[in-house]
Amino acid sequence: MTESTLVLIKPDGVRRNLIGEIIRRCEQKGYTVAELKKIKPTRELLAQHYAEHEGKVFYEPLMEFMLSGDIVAIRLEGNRVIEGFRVLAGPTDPTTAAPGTIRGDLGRDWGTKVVQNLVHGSDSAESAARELSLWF
Ligand code: DAT
Ligand code: MG
Repeated sequence: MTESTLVLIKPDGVRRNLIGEIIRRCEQKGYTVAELKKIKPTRELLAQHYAEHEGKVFYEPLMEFMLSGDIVAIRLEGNRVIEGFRVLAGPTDPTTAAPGTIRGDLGRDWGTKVVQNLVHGSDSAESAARELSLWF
């Protein structure tokens, strides 16, 4: 059964004109862009999206970063795409993310309070369903 995941191209990715490069990697892998929009989310939407991180030291910097510019939201579709996109993105820290991944190839530490790592991808079927209903 085909599944869907939420991919966000964060404000750093949009500012650096990497929308095309990130989507290219998803499409080249064989996944389909089923829905796509560019938006400036409200704090309320982001608070719901990142509810699991409320209270952590990086929460406020994360919110400010995510509010700092436009975001591209994508419903990406394909068999095992939730797991597959997380592999394409690479781990959270772009400094140690392997070359070949989005974060490893395109990201680095810029000395900011919150790590800027270009993309978000849902981490489970439950997260994907919850997050897709928030953003679409
Ligand atoms: P991921 O985006 O890989 O799923 P996450 O859900 O744990 O990571 O965290 C959400 C975002 O918050 C992450 O993309 C970058 C930031 N972040 C996470 N852990 C952090 C930390 N220890 N220090 C600074 N920023 C962090
Ligand atoms: Mg996460």
